[in-house]
Amino acid sequence: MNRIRRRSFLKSLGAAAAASTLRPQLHALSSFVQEPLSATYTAPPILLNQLGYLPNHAKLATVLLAKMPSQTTQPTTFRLRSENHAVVFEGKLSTPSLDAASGDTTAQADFSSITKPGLYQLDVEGTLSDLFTIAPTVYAEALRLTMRSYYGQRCGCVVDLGNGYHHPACHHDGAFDPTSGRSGSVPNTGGWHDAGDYGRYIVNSGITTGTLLWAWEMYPDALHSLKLDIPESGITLPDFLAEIKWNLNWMLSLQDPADGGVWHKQTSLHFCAFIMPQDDHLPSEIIGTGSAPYKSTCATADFAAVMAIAARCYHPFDPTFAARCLAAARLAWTWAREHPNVPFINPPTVLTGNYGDPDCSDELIWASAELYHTTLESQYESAFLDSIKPLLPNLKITVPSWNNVASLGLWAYAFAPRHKLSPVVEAIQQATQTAAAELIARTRTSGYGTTLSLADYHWGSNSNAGNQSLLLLVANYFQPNKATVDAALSNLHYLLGRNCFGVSWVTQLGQRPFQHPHHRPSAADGIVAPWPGLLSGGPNAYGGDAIADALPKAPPMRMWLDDQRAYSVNEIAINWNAPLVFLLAAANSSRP
Ligand code: 9MR
Ligand code: 9MR
Ligand code: ZN
Repeated sequence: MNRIRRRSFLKSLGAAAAASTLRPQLHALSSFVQEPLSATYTAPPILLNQLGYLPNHAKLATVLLAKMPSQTTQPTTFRLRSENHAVVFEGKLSTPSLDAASGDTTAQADFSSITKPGLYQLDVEGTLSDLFTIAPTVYAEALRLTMRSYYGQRCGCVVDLGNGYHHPACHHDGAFDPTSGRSGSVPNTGGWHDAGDYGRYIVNSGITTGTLLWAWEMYPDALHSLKLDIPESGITLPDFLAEIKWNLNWMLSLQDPADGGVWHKQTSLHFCAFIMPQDDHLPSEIIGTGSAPYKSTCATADFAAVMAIAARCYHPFDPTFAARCLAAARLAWTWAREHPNVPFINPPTVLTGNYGDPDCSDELIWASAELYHTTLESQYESAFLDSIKPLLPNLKITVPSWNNVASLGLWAYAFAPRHKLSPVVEAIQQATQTAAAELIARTRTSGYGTTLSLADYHWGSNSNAGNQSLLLLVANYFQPNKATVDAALSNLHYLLGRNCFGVSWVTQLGQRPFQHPHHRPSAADGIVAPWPGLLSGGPNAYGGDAIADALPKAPPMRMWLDDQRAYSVNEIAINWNAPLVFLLAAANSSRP
């Protein structure tokens, strides 16, 4: 990793800076060492997962025919070479076809039959790919880094990831904003910074934390002894749960003890500059709707769902904490049932992220389902069944996102222990297989093996790919099928290099990881390489910031650039990393 530091260089200028006459000179010098804001990529002719592939799963690389040296005939065959250049496999490329998402004409090299661990290289009639690995542990470090990135996002404590990625405790000054219906100061209670900004938002924390805790329940062999090297390591909880507890504690602090409702977010009133978190002295305010009841339905219901899951996950390790989570979930659920339609939109005084969602019926479905799963009490089951009644005649599974958690609710209900399948559970399972089949089919028509449809390339599309993989993995959980897991992994290959830029969309992973996330610590820390383990939002065909909007119009997968300023395509966010952690947990599990 080329990590050039400029801090010590600037430090050596400290004495000079003291003399004000030398200031202009310092400015000139510091702009001379200014990090670039962006980078461009030229895709190599053979695109693959830059980390490599699992021995017992599909292995496909994408060949960009336009990038092949000009020959009289197009290549039709490929060879797989081992580290010592010996040919271990020869195959035919698939018939070339136009990939609508990128505008590229591609062919696929399928070498799935090779299962022997080792280092390999593809050879397409003389053109060589990057070296890559086939091994059962090929994604072990990816899982560790992407999960450890949550420690990097922590608010309110010293963070030290090593290699210079550190900051002292931040955002000490918490307060109730008048929009919360309260006043006075509040101590910082932790949580994760949402994204490239330093806000903390319940709705987004909800799906993030719920997704991670589901991974904990579904892939114990990959996560229960995962080492994250965090301050709590080796104390009482497994590392994975200890990291998540940091965020749960903050979420708990946003519940109004008076009535169980949950405030929407805790942020400054506007976004701070591109500075380190400890340098952001804007007060971190608990923000509400601005009028009674001040708390909002989506936040409260998401909170109830997450606390109900937490009650299950923490029970074996910390029953007291688990009981606290369950009590909080019950109170929140009751509040949300009594206030089913309190939306959140930013009050006029507030300019940070909205996470506004006018329809909280899906959040309520999720809350009832998780509370039923945890307690098996009939009040939660009847509420769940009542609320899905309108959906049942034509039950559809949709891809989860921060503003649509309906499927999480349906699945949570289907996961609850029971003696025999009910018609509702059967309908949920059936709808999941139908949705999965459509995604599997897309991986076969996409030149890059992604499940994304042309319309799916919106703000955070990489997380959409991640959540489509989550859907596939849930389908596989109901009904194990190798093709379903392969389709889920196919998006991992897309995210880690098999895309039209040949870029790995996770910082510090793979041979060509992106470099310039819209992430304040990465920009302000004086280290060239960004903080590790963070997923870029990815291509966004709908626009959203000045830099991305200036891109020439192109097919949707091409609407991305690696530019720190381009927040609508290159920010990072906790809810985008979460489905990636989920997918990597499955990839590291012997029972995905
Ligand atoms: O940094 C902010 C990012 O986290 C948000 O996703 C984005 C959209 O709400 O806004 C970013 O902040 C920008 C602000 O909206 C406009 N001025 C420039 C800010 C980035 O430096
Ligand atoms: O992920 C959010 C995306 O779906 C929205 O289109 C976008 C604009 O409202 O906001 C995204 O969320 C941002 C949040 O508002 C503030 N923190 C950074 C989030 C990621 O960009
Ligand atoms: Zn902070």
